[in-house]
Order: sequence, then structure tokens, then C-alpha cells
Amino acid sequence: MNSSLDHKKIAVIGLGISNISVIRYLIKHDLDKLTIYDTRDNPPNVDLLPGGIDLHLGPLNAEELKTFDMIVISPGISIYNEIIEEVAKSGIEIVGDIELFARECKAPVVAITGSNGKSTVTSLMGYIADKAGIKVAVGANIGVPVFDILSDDVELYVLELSSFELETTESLKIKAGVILNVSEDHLDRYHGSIEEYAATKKKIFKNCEHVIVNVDDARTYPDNPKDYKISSFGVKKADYSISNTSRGSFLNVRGRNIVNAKDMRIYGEHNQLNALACMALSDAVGIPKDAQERALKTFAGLPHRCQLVKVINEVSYYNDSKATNVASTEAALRGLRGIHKNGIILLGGGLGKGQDFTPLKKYIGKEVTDVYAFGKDAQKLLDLSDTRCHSVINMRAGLNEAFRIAKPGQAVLLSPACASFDQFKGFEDRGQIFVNMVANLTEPEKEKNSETAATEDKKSKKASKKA
Ligand code: UMA
Ligand code: ADP
Repeated sequence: MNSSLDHKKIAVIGLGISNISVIRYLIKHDLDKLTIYDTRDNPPNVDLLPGGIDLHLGPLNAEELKTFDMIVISPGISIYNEIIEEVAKSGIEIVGDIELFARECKAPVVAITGSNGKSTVTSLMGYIADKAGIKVAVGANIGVPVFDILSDDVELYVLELSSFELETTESLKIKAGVILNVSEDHLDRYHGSIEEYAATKKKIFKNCEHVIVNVDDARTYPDNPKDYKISSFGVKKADYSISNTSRGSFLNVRGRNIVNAKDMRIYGEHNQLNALACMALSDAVGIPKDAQERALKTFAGLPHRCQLVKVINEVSYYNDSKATNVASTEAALRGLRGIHKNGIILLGGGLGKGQDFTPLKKYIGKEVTDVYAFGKDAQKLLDLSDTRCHSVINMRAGLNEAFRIAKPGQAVLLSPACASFDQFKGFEDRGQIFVNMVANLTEPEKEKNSETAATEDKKSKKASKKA
């Protein structure tokens, strides 16, 4: 155990999965001066706490928090929260789980941040390292708390870091790191400023040896590039780029065509860029090229990211529920437009997180024939076109309408450009419900006999009959 924690009086704020893992770690190391806080009246995971631990629920109190030596804050709570800002001003150390992990971890770290593609790149990196026979552990924002993977056996950590996590991370030593891209997301937390959001992401460079930059996005560069080893990726004119040939698009490394995109199982230009970022990271940490190639050809991608669910009556249904911001929806549209020349019917909406939706306007009436918009910020999508954007009560109604009007060769794409929490438990829940509904589109008899048939709206029945 790092002596820096010994004898400290520590407050842990937030009972989410990351701090539960921190608490387990701290307790295992005999730290008894722990007090737990959560701002909610009914937080999750209370049952997982050991008996006798001091737990305070409800609003935070700055004066009380100032009596601690250190505060471990969960990523869901902003350091710009006024109570936390007040406590920080009094000089009390405020850290997150990643910072604590940084002080304990011994193996090299590959770290990935960005607005979109983090989970895909993180998983693919882990997959490549595994194919190379390296004992690799993958975690952080991807859903596995870092203290769940901390182990002396690990030879390489691959961490997906969110801007929330980077807010409280200062000393993580990173062998190779990347900001994949920066586009509007989480601006509600960064005073509406994309510059502030980008600056938080740049904290990844603080102790980074080899930086991978995206030549197509200036915000992915460190402020002082000369201080680092740098490799670049991008569509063109980069160390790792895409080369279009008569035999298809290749992942090209410094002029050499390595893998034909046709041989990969993840699709679209954005996924080719994700693969290039992985190749650059892999080379930076010395993973052999043959393992990289084998992995790139077999990696099947993650669910809820431009996942083809089913083809019904020559219409392809895609689940891209993980598209929780405008840029990720744009990536899906650009990726699918070459495959679906007859057009795409888009299902979107939810919580808009203060984003500007106008970048989607250029696709409407071109790649996108119709939009069905649902959820709290549906109006933001409806404002894009009076004739092509239609209001529906929920995703189910949107899918039923899309099913009714879709023509052969078209795609029906759930790519909401919004967070899901207004109508769903999360993006997985939204995506899984969509997948289940698509499966039912071809089973009218079963649907008619089911208990829920009576509650289906008229449009849904019409759609089922058509199938
Ligand atoms: N909360 C309170 N009061 C508290 C503590 C939390 O209201 O006292 C709320 C938060 O505002 C948030 C929710 O509880 O709405 C969960 O927050 P948390 O910090 O407790 O979250 P964890 O369960 O610990 O999960 C966190 C990451 N969550 C967030 O950053 C919000 C998970 O990323 C991450 O997978 C997990 O740690 C493991 O490391 C999720 C996420 O949505 C997937 N990340 C954002 C994104 O990807 O866009 C950044
Ligand atoms: P993150 O973890 O950053 O949210 P994911 O890999 O889970 O990233 O993908 C989230 C969404 O972004 C999906 O809709 C996916 O299709 C899209 N996406 C993936 N990679 C990229 C990229 N490089 N650029 C833009 N969008 C992307």
C-alpha cells in the first residue's frame, strides 16, 4: 500500500461502481478512517458496504468535508460543483479512482480518450495485446473500475478515460496515449465550452511518453508537441492513414498497405480510423505487427455501435444506440451512406446535452430520407426540417413508422445523437429494446397472440400485418 494514504482521513463521495471498487481496495488495506457520502437519498450499492462504515446521504456540506485529508470523488460528480470547488480552495486533495490507481499501478499503461470511438479502440487494443500473448487488463470508463483490474500479474493496462475521470487525474504515467477526436459532448458540465472540454481531455498528455494525434482534428494535439514522441493517424497524410486502391481501402502504415478494410469485421471510415489509432498505439508499446494484423481481421466490434440487427424485406435495421452525440451519428451516416444508396431512415432523440444539432442538417434530404424524433429534446431534430423530420411519441412508434415506409435497399438506423436517460435505463437498454422490437417485426402471428398485442398502437398492428 502506498504510504501516502496511511493515517489519512478519507471521504469517499459517490456509491457508484467505481467508488465501490475503491472502497473495497481501501478497506482491504486496513484503512479505517473512511467516511462515505452520496448526494442521493437512495444511492445504489449500499448493501455492498461493510457493516459499521460511516455513511452520509443527501446534500454535501463543505465545512464537514474540509475536515478530511483527502476526498475521493466519483466521476459522476463534477469538480466544478460549488461545494467541491469550495473544499478544493481550502487545499484539500481531491482525487478520483484513476489517480489513486496511478499511484499503485506498476505495469505500463495505454490510455485512450476522445468524444467517440473510445470503447471500440480500448476493446480492440485489449484484443490486439491479448492476441500477442500479453497479460492485458482493460478497464476504466469502459465499465470495469480500475481497482477491479489492479494486479501484480498484469503486463499492460489499457484504459478508456473519460473527461470526467481526467478532471481528477494528475500522475498517471502513460506509455502511449491518444485523444481520438473532440466534438461537442458533455458541454453541460464544461460551462458550454468545447475548449474547456478539450482542455480537460488534454490532461491525458501530462505524463505521456508517446502521443498519437489525429491529423484531421487539431484539438487532439498536445499544446507542446515537441515535448513528446508523436505518431499521427488520419484519413490522409499521416503516419497511419487510409489508402484507397482498386482493390479496396487499406490500412496503411508509413506508405505500406497492411490490412484491406474488406477483411475486417468492423465497418465504416470511422472504424478504419479507430483501427489505425490502435496500430499506432500498438507500435508505440512494441506489440508485434503479425499479432496486430491477426487481431484487426477478427475483431467483431461491440454491440450497439452500428450493429446490423436484421434485414427484413431488403431493408437493413442497424442498432447504433451508443451514438449519444451528434458526431457519432454523423460517423454512422457517413459509414452507411456508401452501402445504402436508396437512403437511410433515422431514428433519434433523447437528452440533447446542450449540443448543436445543425451539423445533421446537411444529410437530411440527401443520405437521410426521413427522421423520426422522440424523447425530451426531439424538437432539436424536428427543427432540422419541416417536411422530413416527424415527431413520434417514442422509439417504438418511430420504428413502426420506419417499417411502414421503408423501401428495399434502405437502412433504418437507430442512432439517436442523444443520451437515453429520459426514456431508458441507458444506451444498452435502449439498444436491446430496439433489437427485440426489430426481431418482432417479422413475427406478426406471435405478436398478435402475445399479452402485449392489445396494448400495441394501431400503427404497430399495421406494420406487423405488412410483414
Ligand atoms: N451521483 C450522484 N451523487 C453521488 C454520486 C453519483 O447523484 O454522490 C450520480 C452521478 O451524477 C451519475 C450517477 O450517479 O449520474 C453515476 O455516477 P458515478 O460517478 O457513481 O458512476 P459509476 O457507477 O462509478 O460509473 C463510473 C462512470 N460513470 C460516470 O462517469 C457517470 C462509468 O462511465 C464507468 O464505466 C465506471 O465509473 C467504471 O469506471 C459511464 C459513463 O456514462 C459509462 N461515462 C460517461 C461517458 O462515457 O460519456 C463519461
Ligand atoms: P465511446 O466509448 O467514445 O462512446 P464507442 O466506441 O462506444 O465510443 O462508439 C460510440 C459511438 O460513436 C457509436 O455510435 C459509434 O458508431 C461511433 N463511433 C465509433 N468510432 C468513432 C469515431 N472514430 N468517430 C466518430 N464516431 C465514432
